[in-house]
Amino acid sequence: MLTAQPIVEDQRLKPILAKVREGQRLSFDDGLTLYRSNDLLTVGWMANLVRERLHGNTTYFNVNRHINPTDVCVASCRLCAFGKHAKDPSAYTMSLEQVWERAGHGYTEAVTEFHIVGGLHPELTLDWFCQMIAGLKERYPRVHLKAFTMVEVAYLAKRTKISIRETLERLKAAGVDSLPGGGAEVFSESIRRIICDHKIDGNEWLETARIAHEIGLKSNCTMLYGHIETEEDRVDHLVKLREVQDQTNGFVTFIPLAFHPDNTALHHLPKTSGFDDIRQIAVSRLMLDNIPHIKAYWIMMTPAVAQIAQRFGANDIDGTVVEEKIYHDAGATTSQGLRRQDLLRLIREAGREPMERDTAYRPVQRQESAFTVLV
Ligand code: V47
Repeated sequence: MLTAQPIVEDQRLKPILAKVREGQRLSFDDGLTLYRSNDLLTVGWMANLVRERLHGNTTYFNVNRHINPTDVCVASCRLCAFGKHAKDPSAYTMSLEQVWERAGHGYTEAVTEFHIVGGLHPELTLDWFCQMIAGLKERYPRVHLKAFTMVEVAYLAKRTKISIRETLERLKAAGVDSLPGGGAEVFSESIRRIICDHKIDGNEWLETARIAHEIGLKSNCTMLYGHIETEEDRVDHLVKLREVQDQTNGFVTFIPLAFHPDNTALHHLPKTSGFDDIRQIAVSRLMLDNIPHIKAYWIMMTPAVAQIAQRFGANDIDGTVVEEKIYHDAGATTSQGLRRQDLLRLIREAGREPMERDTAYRPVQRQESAFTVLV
């Protein structure tokens, strides 16, 4: 149970507390104050209040599998340890049959979602990706396909010389059910020029998301933090997402992603602290008043911090994942996958009620190896 009043150490938080109690929208300056406060218990108390208003005691998780069809990427972003040049002998590109076969490895565990993202491959065509998606749908008709970041969509559109809308329509017709939130990084142009200069700019990312939502594809959204961005850049990013969401209501979940420097061109940067990770979760919950879910991605935060985050604004912990490459190439020391029972234990130990969900947050009820979605 929430105490009626937190003990506020940082007096600058008092007007924000009043707004949160009243359910009022927080301003850009409020966002800055939250980031600049070390009174983590008050910031977390407010975020938890909002989280419990929206989701009560429930923490969601899903049983999913990540598939990365290729790590070949033309972009060579400084932030990334995953993408490789086509000529790199260690680079890989799966055949269609390999993608379909790899997807099946976790299927016996009744996976409800495939999360499919990869590098910007200079030769794989939109038709190839549509075939990949159609083949997955045919083989695993009950699995939700959350596939292609806005960056991949925009790249495919450019290479195919068609509009973003048409690209999204073709991917949707092939079987894409929704889009993941990757590639957003931070929208600030000066930072993007340094960490991911070959990617679409922030406005293009937001515009691609807007079009996806318009044609009926929901998506997630992310922010990469803990590299060279400022507090202003973080608030600006959250406010821009909030503005698009006011127009489309198409974002389902926000996932703050802590930068992992190992094996990247920015390896000299320190890793984020647990304090910053938890505060980021809380500020996200408070600023993004119109995005329903905040995910503490355990792969990125470690299961221990993702568990604590469930009391500081997060209401989701992601899923079983099974095989993760993007963070592990960048030095993540977490395991590559968690079993369903590990997730249940983590959530229960945080005093939350676990709810297995599908991608649309409908409860999934399991009967032995089979599963049904309760609508
Ligand atoms: O787009 C890349 C980021 C993203 C690094 O939608 C890095 O449910 C930290 O978007 N250190 C991919 N981050 C992951 C992602 C995601 C993860 C979980 C759930 C969902 C969802 C989306 O990871 C990339 C980029 O922003 N990234 N390299 C790195 N070295």
